[in-house]
Amino acid sequence: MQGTVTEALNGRCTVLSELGVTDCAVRGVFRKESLFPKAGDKVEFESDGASNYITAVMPRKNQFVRPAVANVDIMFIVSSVSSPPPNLENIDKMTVICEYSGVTPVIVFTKSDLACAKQYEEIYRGAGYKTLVLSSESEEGIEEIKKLINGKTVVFTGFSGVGKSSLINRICPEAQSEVGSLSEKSSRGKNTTRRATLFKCGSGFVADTPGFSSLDLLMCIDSQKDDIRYLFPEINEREGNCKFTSCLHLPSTKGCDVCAAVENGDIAKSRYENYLKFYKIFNEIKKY
Ligand SMILES: Nc1nc2c(ncn2[C@@H]2O[C@H](COP(=O)(O)OP(=O)(O)O)[C@@H](O)[C@H]2O)c(=O)[nH]1
Ligand SMILES: [Mg+2]
Ligand SMILES: [Zn+2]
Repeated sequence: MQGTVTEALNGRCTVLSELGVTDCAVRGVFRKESLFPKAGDKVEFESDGASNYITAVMPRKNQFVRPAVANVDIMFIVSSVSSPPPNLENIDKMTVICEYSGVTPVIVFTKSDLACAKQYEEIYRGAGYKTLVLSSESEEGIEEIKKLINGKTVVFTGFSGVGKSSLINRICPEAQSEVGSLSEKSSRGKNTTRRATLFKCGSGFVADTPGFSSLDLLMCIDSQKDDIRYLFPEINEREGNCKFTSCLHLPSTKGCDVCAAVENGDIAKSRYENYLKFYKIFNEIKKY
């Protein structure tokens, strides 16, 4: 029987299939860390009469370690427009991680009942990303985000307090994510394995996770193989227009199309500044 792992913990996992919810043992080779089922995994399982156990884990489209989640289609990068205001560097880190991992980022601004999101939307639309403005109070945007989730496996990331749990509860009441609590932080301290749980939402899955730590993740990107230039789409697409083919688009480069686009406002200053910041971090790592 085939199904989707919704939770994995302590040598067992929960699988959702046509049979409903099945508790499966994880045995043999699947106990190896790289093969151990994660929330989001497509698996096959069998019963030996006494218990159910995993017999195959399908190849993963992408995967994260902390939290352990696989086959993510969309990452909602969540910020509130006010209290607290968006941290653009963190948003840009997460878009880089999405580009690297093959996950579609959607930039979400919550608490639209408190302030206007226009200036932030412009930055990310300009970079070619889909943006959503919503409020768990006024319900603005809630139907739109539900439509995006249909048929997909999605995760939410963003700092504590931006309204992720409130939003997840609006979209998927079964999740009963704790609002305004510090449970994310305290559970992080207690558990070394951060658990992700998948909830069915329409024809899709929503993962409620203890949160992605963007800093760790940026460090996970293989700076030997990968180049930050290719992980900013609005920079990557101008590559061929620069005078020199190996252009790094550093400030004041003559004949650099990226510098020109920053100058005339086609590329947002904040995005370019964060590109330079991440470029420096990558270069530091490359030295070792
Ligand atoms: N005004 C307003 N407050 C919100 C909204 N969404 C969440 N909040 C409040 O923001 C605080 C943090 O929300 P929570 O969902 O726990 O954020 P999380 O830490 O990202 O999961 C709580 O006090 C919520 O009531 C919203 O759309 N509008
Ligand atoms: Mg929360
Ligand atoms: Zn250039």
